[in-house]
Amino acid sequence: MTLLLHTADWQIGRTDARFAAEDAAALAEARIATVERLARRAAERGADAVLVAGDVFDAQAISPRTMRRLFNALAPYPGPWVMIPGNHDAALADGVWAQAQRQGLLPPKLHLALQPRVVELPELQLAVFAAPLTQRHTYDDTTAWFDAATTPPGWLRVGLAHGAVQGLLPEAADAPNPIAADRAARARLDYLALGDWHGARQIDARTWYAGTPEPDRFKGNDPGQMLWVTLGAPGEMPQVEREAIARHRWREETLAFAMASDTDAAIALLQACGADEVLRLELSGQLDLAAHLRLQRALQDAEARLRALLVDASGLRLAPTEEDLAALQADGYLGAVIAELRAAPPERSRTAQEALAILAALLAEQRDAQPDGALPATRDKAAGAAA
Ligand SMILES: [Mn+2]
Repeated sequence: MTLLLHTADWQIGRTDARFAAEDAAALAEARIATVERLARRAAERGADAVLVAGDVFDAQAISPRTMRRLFNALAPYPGPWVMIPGNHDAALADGVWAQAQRQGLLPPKLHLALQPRVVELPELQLAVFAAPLTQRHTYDDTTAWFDAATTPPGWLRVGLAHGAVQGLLPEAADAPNPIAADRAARARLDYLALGDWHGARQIDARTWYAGTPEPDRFKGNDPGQMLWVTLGAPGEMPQVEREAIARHRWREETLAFAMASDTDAAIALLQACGADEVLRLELSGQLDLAAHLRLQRALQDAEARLRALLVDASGLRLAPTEEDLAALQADGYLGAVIAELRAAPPERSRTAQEALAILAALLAEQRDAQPDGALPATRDKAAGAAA
């Protein structure tokens, strides 16, 4: 039995501009921590080798410190590691891998294929056909040579490549870096370990995408996994198991507000989120003042608790009710402004409504900040009357 750990698309050094700087930094750091956890799992369970199917780094420009941190994270598992560059970290002449090599950062038992070649692991009687990307995009199938590659009798034949399996992934219709869907059969491979697709995905009995071990998109395509591949004698079917390894869970929700129970449901959803969640919300519909305030508080609370929260509220409208406005007890100048906004002519009504909503929300916030729940102006008056 040979036990391989298959992973890919670590995307180290990725910083996501959609997030606040501190969240983006924490998410980037988590990618390295997840690799370290993966290395520890490989050691614990006794992997015979770890295959990394490309996009180890997210870009060609990675700081030497980040490179060092990544290679340090591999330490719990001494090797052998077998790695290829993908499209993000293609083996360019002065790319990230050339720099890592020049600086002497590569661990001793790392087999890095910067050119297409067979990585032989004689102690395992295992040949890994490594098909690195040497440029970001190619329109040739980098795995075509696997078919004719020879191996000593009795050895296992395993492919390692990064790209888009043709004809199976609709998103990959015209994608570069094509890989023939029947490569494993044509090349008599025992297993074909792929990278590029960020979710764990089976292509056929011998061909899998491992997906990224730490999610980096809101797509619900089963990211955050690594694959354990058990191989018997050459030609036997592999056994493949997923193991969840991610720290963060990424979710995307669309919430439409029409009635009071929608606000309750939204608040319940936010309260159920934990510290390792990355949540994107798209809000639409209409809220009265009280519901709007409750939602704002729940969002602020969630923002502090979650790893990251992205909110698109452009489709959400605040519509104060008669009671909302009456409860503000705004008199004097403010009362006159509110009356004027409410009586705005049709051509200005949308702007007037927005102004009214903003004013009402400010007044309500101010009111709620007072210990007795009254507006400051009202309280002063009351104090004056009592004096
Ligand atoms: Mn990738």
